[in-house]
Amino acid sequence: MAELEKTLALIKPDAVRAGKAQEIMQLIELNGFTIIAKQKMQLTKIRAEEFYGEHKGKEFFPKLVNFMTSGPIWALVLAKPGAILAWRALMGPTNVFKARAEQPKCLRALYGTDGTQNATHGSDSPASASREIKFFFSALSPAPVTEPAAAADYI
Ligand code: DGI
Repeated sequence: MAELEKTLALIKPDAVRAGKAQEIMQLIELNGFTIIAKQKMQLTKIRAEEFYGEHKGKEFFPKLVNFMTSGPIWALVLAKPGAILAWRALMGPTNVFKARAEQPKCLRALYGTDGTQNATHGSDSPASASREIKFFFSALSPAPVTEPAAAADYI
């Protein structure tokens, strides 16, 4: 049995705008994932550029940032044995047209819009899952233990 893993999933603005977020979360759970954290939010341009920093300079980067800031998203932490690969498989190919042609029941085929707007995101490795979970849910990292300041510190 694969190791229990966590991965970061996003429901992107096209799917949220289309009113499909709850349906996608139900499908996630039906496929055996536990949603251990979830948060609806609006990305700023700076945050979107940082999240997709590895694509900076590519021709599609401005379009991608524009899209990701065009409306609210849901950020989710999913847990399941082998969650990283399992979630990538459920999403299907990055390109929605390829997804529709090759895997018509995958999430990107069902809910994606076009070459840029593909409904969902998933971490692609344990290292990116760790980075991306921290990026959206820094509160899930253990808080530093601090001693209460002694009264004398204030005198
Ligand atoms: O991890 P993925 O989301 O499957 O793919 P990725 O990390 O290579 O790319 C991040 C996002 O950038 C992807 O979900 C959609 C967009 N993207 C990637 N390649 C292209 C692209 N958008 C356009 N328009 N053209 C591309 O070639």
